[in-house]
Amino acid sequence: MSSREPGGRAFDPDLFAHVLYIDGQWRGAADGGTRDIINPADGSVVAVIDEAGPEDARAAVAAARRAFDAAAPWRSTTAADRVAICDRIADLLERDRDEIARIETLDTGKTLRESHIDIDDVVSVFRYYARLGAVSADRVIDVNDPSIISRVVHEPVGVCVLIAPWNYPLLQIVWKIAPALVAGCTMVLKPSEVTPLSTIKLMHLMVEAGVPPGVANLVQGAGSVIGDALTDNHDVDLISFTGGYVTGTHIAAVAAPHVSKVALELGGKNPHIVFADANFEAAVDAVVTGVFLHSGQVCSSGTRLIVEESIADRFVDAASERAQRIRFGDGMDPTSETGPLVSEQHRDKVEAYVALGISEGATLVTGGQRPTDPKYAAGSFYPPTIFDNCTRDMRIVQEETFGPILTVERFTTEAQAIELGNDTDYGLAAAVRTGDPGRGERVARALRHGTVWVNDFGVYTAAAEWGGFGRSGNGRELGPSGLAEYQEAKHIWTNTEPAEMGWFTT
Ligand code: TXE
Repeated sequence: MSSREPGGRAFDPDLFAHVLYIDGQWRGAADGGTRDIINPADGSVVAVIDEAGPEDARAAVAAARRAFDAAAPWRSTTAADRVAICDRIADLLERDRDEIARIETLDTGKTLRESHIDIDDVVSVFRYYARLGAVSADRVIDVNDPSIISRVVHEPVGVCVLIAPWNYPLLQIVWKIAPALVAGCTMVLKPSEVTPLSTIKLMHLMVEAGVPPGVANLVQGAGSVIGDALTDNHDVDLISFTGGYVTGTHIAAVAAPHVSKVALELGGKNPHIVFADANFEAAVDAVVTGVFLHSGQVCSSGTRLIVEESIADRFVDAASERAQRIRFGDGMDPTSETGPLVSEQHRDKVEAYVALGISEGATLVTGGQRPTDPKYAAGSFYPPTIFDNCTRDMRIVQEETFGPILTVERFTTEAQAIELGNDTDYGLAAAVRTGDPGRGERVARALRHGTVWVNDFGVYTAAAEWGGFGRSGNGRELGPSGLAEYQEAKHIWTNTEPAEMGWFTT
């Protein structure tokens, strides 16, 4: 087991004694299954945890169903009660911030600095939905008849299955949990089997904050084993999924016969457009940060540089020089600027994309080979890699590599830049850098992506919607729309002076 703090433990090992939380009980898997959780920085075992099978997954959904349908159900608690719980969860996250950051870093490989930022972000998401949930969005409609009261009220959707990926384990699941709780839904949480630890810790905090038995349930396990038990399930009203396209479309297909609502966030292939009139140094810095942060394992990573021809050579040289200076290493080491890839399996996938880029004729400018320094030998590290002279038809330009790979395309006119930026099946995020505010606005409006940054990159706020156009998904997280996903609108029409309707003769 890892115990990575000098003279102390990285986290309380009792946290992971039993890690399925179903109907208010911590328990092991029905079939006794377990899984080793690996630290990608050195291959060590961080924890050995219970691994659910389909029987456990179905039990978790059934518990959430009972908690939603019960005589004194969660959905009839007041908004004030639910909001207070969200605020308490945020307080507890702040209390245990350092322990959670260590857990997240050991599990994902990301740097401690990034893990701390993730926790601050999820605190702000709980606080935002606590504020939003305290204000009713119900409406009274004027139907021009004093005997009629017409109202639209908002009610919880019901039982939600919330499935998260491994790149931002805590952050992605909280984007779903906070609005679902505020709306009055019950839920089953399913973190990635690769990075489940911070969600287990969060579940402990939710219990401590007063989330009642059955309202939130947690199952760990491989998607291929328990996924269908969670999603091809008539007791489920909504599935919110963040992950890959193949898995997302499979979930949409198995959920369809149940007419469960399905919200998908499926990643992106995000253009970063740089005009010659942009602040050069700031643009180089943003492009390098935008693609190599968290070693490119970010759905909104700016992996596709689209740069004006007149500055392209100088820009690629400067970006390459910066990329080579990035210090990658163990996320627990404060001098590391970025960590390893999440697993050996994922490094194999990234490596295969580098080989593909070379075979497609792109010019490898920097990176492109596993590090040879022995200090990296036990971890799944991969260096920042840049390909120049890419064309829009290359698979390396069109497919999500989810690694530290930047491709470079060039343009000469604004129209061409927009055309290239929109030439993708995805549409999650894009950025434009220019010294001309009018052009910034024009290009931002023309790009078919869910978020567009003008002279900035990667920032978001809990109050603004996040989600994709095209194959990046449907639905929206964060902002008021992120709460609306978990609500049904109901129209209640009350006649205060009932009388015969007078349609048929009496
Ligand atoms: O994701 P999966 P993977 C992209 C990225 C990556 C690719 C595949 O390009 O290389 O997806 O990654 C659960 N029913 N993104 O294979 O399989 C799984 O257990 C129900 C983009 O790791 O989509 C995990 O909890 N659930 C992305 C979650 O789905 C199933 C972030 C995501 O895993 C399931 C991560 C099933 N049948 C990867 N099969 C983003 N949008 O940010 C798996 N799961």
